[in-house]
Amino acid sequence: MNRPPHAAAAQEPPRIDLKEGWHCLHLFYTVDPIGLNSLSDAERQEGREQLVQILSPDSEGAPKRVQASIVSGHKGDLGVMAMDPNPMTLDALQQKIRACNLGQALTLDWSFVSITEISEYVPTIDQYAERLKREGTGPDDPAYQAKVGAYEQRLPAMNSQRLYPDFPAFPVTSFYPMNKIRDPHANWYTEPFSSRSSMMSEHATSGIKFAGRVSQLITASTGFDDWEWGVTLWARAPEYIKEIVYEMRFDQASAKYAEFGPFYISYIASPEDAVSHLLI
Ligand code: 76R
Repeated sequence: MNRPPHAAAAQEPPRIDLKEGWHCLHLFYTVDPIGLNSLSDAERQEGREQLVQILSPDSEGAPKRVQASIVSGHKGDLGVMAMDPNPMTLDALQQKIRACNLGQALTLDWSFVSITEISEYVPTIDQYAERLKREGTGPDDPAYQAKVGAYEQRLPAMNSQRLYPDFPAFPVTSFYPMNKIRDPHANWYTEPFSSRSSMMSEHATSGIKFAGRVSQLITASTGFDDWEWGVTLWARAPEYIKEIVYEMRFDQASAKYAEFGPFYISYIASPEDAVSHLLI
């Protein structure tokens, strides 16, 4: 049969990079025992090797970041989080999982599509200086220059971590989507910027207490998925996830305006360990 004229062009995936930042994809699979049992031993063995290869950050064509995890509870068995400048690289990962020998044994039950961003509430250097003044540290105070200077030094690295994050070497990860509500009694989007900004400043102050125990990545999904943000938390120990989510619920920005989707708790594993743990 003659190939359609567009076939050659279709081989080269289009590049749809963002102006800045990365695309992000969370995938949650459950193991389908019927699909698994219909594979021969040889097919299954080959499928395991294929899946390990697909999930490996070092394999050819791998996204800039890819991480596997073992999901607790009925909502999933295997979690995959991946990030890349090109959304087609992320979709290719999803299609490779589907197309490998184990694809028929893995049901994609839930996914979340988002992009990295620098929140509009991250203070600029001027806004940071203004805040110091409001809080009583004026330009005459030696602490003022030191604090502004230190902020100026750390802001580029902080912004780069928000846009092009490194995954921390923590063993536990929690993922959930969230919105800021638009109810008549509490509408985040009708609050003036100054009030949203001061609530987000309270939020940041309460979050920073978890530095070293929890690392957070907020990815934006307005227009990309059914929720406004994806929250990815990584923690040194499982109880820190509970503590941070509980404590931050008392922030005005959460207590009054946030609503949450399903929570997925999972444990980071190498592709080999994930595959062997899942008994696939
Ligand atoms: O990026 C920054 O660190 C600057 C300060 C900051 C912003 C702008 C910050 C800090 N967050 C910001 C924005 Mn956050 N965050 C959440 C959740 O469970 C909940 O209550 C909500 C889920 C957690 C756990 C969390 C943790 N944050 C946001 C936004 C975007 C809002 C917008 O644009 O309208 C959301 C949806 C959101 C949600 N946040 C922190 C944390 C932690 C731990 C910090 C301190 C991190 C640090 O600075 O080291």
